[in-house]
Amino acid sequence: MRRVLVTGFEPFGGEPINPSWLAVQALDGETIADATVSARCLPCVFEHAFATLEREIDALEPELVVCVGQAGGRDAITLERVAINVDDASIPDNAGAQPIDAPIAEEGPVGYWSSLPIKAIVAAIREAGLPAKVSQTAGTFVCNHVFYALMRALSRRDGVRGGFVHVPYVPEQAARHEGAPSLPLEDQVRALRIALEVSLGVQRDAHLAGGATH
Ligand code: PCA
Repeated sequence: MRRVLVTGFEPFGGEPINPSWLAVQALDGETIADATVSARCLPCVFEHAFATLEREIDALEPELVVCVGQAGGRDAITLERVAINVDDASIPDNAGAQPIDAPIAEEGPVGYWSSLPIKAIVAAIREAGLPAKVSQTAGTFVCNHVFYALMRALSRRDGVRGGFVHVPYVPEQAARHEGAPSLPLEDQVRALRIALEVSLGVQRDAHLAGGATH
């Protein structure tokens, strides 16, 4: 049986919920493209988030790892293209840590690419009538940290693919942030299910524009 690991994060930054965890939790136990989905929650803590993820990878030995986080203010499901080697926190994490310009891996490269077929995923989610796009930055907070550490770890594991997806607020969060866009939880779940399906089914990414001019 094929195995997939998806993760979300605990709430952070004063929010009572984190849709990334609620959405991936809804996929726990599903079978997608002959693969069993296991969902786990990561702490929003620089020091512990990746260690938690790595333990789950070691325990499950999945062929695909997709980490999901909340990106309040974004208006679409965003497929992250690249993780960069820096922690620069504009707010404290859930343990009170706020690193500034700290490398994630002292000797590591500047960045790692996602190994998900991000263009094909964006196309498939849009085809299903939901908003999606490629994102050129996962930020410099805990999500980028986990994404970078994940891709660094996977660069040493043959045949395991991985990447990062940011999701918008759900409407009940946006109601407390005037003007912020949102996407209902059930749509986030649908979009993430498509992301897993495409990741399991597509080996070579689609040749489609997904860039930005700024
Ligand atoms: N989003 C944060 C960390 C946890 C989460 O869900 C981020 O984008 O870094």
